[in-house]
Amino acid sequence: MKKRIFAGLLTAIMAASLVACGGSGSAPAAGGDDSSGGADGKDSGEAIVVGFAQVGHESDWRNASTNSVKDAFSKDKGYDLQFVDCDNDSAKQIEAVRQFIQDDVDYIVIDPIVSTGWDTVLTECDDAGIPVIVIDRTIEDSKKYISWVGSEFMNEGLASGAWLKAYAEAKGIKDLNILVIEGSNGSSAQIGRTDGFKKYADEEGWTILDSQDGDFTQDGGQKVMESYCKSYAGKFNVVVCQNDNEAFGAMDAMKAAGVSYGVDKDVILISFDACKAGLEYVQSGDINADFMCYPLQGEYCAKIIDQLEKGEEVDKQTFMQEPWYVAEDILKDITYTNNAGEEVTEELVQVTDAASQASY
Ligand code: GZL
Repeated sequence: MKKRIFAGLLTAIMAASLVACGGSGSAPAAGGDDSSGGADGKDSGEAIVVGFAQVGHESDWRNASTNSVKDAFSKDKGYDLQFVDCDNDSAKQIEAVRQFIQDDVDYIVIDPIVSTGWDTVLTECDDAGIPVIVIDRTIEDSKKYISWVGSEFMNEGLASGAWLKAYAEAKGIKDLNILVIEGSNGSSAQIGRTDGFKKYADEEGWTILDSQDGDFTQDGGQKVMESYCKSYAGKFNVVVCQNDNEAFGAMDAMKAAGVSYGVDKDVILISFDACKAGLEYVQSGDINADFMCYPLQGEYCAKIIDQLEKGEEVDKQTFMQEPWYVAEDILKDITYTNNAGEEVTEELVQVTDAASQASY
């Protein structure tokens, strides 16, 4: 298997450039200096071998992400995809990456379960001359990857806080007593959504009664909500679930406990991901707001590999565009300050036909 990138060169060509989808700014191409590009390239007809270490299979979002990568790296498109479902196990994910190095794949794609503990194995990838592309979640303790495609999770958290502030004001709800069901602890999605929302809670004086890990699963959401319904009966009027599958479980638990949720009910219900089933609940008024997290990143990843194969420059970061979906039309748009300190106005999308409005 030909190696396209000289060992250690990746470190030399890292350049952080912030890119919104389709933006400009980029790191020079791997496989040569930033003038020539110069990837070795593969003999024509040989499949490009891509090792993909996926988080697991915990949610509708995850399944959409997996299918998107499998579609992008199919055999008929000239790829040999080595797929490993790491079952939400960080040690297994590191092991999978080491196996890809041993198998001498051409590229490694990682969706990191957690955001730290990566520098050692990414150095091993770099030393082996195998370019690493990170998708979805972020790696915080190493920059030894050539490109990242995903979401600004802090902005997702800020979005949910900005929306709740405007919604409560529009509805004349003064005291917000909030329960949060977090995503998998240590994932950048959980960290960003938690910190972004908490920024608003602190600024607005909202009370967060509790915030526990639901692991991004329906079962996790149900179990945490069952416990909340016992511990905080009659004391809460907002539930924030950090993904739709947790929200589905939380709805089951609240229904069983006789707690109503949704538009003009006991509890305002907020969710993230905006998968089709989630938007159906927004349309029915059971979920008040659902903040999109876009999972179909396979094509972006394939474009990066195509550019590398041609010795072209690649963007260091690519952010997904992510609408805010709501059940009611009482608010048209919301202006907030995002994680980059920019004042941004976001149009709200009222869900009137989930089937046609859902991206996945
Ligand atoms: C976020 C992604 C999260 C989703 C969950 O980008 O990593 O993991 O929000 C998924 O649904 O399980």
